Amino acid sequence: MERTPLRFGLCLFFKMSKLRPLLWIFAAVIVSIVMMHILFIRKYSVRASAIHIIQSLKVNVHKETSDIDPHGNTLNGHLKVEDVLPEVKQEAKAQTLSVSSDSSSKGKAEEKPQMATEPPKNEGEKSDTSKEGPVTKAANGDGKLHSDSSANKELCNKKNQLVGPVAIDQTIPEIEEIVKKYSASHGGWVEKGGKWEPKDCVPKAKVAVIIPFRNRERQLKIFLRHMHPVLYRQSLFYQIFVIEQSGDDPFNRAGLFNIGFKEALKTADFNCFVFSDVDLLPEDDRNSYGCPTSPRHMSVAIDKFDYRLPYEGIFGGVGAFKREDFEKINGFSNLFWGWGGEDDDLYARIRARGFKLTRPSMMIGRYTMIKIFHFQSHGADPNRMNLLQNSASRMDSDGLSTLKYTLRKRLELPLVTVVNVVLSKSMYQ
Ligand code: UD2
Ligand code: MN
Repeated sequence: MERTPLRFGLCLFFKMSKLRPLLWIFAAVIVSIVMMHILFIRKYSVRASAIHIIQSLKVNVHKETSDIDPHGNTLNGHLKVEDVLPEVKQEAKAQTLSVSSDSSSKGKAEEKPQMATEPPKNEGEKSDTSKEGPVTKAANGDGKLHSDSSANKELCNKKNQLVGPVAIDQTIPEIEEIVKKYSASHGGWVEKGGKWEPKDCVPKAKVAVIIPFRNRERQLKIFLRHMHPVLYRQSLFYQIFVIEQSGDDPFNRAGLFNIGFKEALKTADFNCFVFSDVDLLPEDDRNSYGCPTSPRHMSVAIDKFDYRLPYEGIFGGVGAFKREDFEKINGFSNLFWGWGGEDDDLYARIRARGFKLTRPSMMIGRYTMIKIFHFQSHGADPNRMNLLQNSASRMDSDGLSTLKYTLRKRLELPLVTVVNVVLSKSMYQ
């Protein structure tokens, strides 16, 4: 056959048709590379801009608070608690984050296990907008609650609401995510300041949960996500207070508890006080936070100690007192600066007053200590052994009656009341 353009064209077409499958594959690879590239760049840039917005908001809030703060205290350069649980920028932040937090919280709700941390909603509870609430008067000497409005209501006894072992989640939530889930203004139950009370029955106790705090924001978010549903299911009148020590003086856990006791009583006539570390999550919601006995050591079996009591007289972790019992021992000592000793001092006080420490069972009093960001910012108190020599004789001259502090700020945030104080060694010299 003669070499004509037609013959050449036919040859080329024949060869091409043989190669066609390879060409298609080649084209498909090129197209998918281009698409992946586009998608990745877009996702990354959306994420990057979201992070940028969040960071700029945090910086703004931080700047605002340090402007207000006459000491310009930045707690060693770390964010303060209100930076992480902001009230002022709440709406703006919620909007900025609505895409990510919406989808993540929905996803979680769907795959929630049976022993989820979310409480069941009581029928009709939402419609009850009565401001008075079921308990309007102080607990009487007998420890029982009496109230005019509760005359025809029964004592809360909703054991069927309890789920027993509860799931422990140690991931760090976004604060907007938990606010959306729990806050009454978003359809949950928690009122501003981190409080709630049952509307259809009389709670067995009015409980102030007091948390001593400095520089543990991420643990606090995990704690709040865990505790609100537990306290709700226990049908308690409750409020969570975080007492934040500013400044650089050694941390004074016991002094902060005393401050929490006094500051809480400015809000409501609490008759039960639970003093808890921020990093302890109850593993069972049958462990009552309502002072069924007093004084009561609640964190008897902690994962960190292989779920055993390290020693018989330990009173660290989580402890509960009826108001009058805490007053009888003049509260905690104010003189323990830095880690350790204050819990043993408390144990000596209750023994000296003739109290016997009570505890839940090892089955129910189980706790997880949050592992992340668990560090000691100050060393042990070098003076603690000396102080422990005279715990009982010091009791009347060191405690609630001699407490000194300066109140700097009191913030009612959506899930917690934050009380920021100056508490320094020089105040006691
Ligand atoms: C043990 C005790 C604790 C206390 C402490 C000695 C248990 C389970 N825990 O805790 O009750 O007696 O020894 O003081 O027995 N905190 C801050 N920022 C700080 C330091 C402490 O917020 O920089 C708060 C926070 O609530 C923390 C608590 O104080 O959970 C106790 O401090 P820790 O967790 O560092 O000490 P730990 O686990 O040895
Ligand atoms: Mn701890």
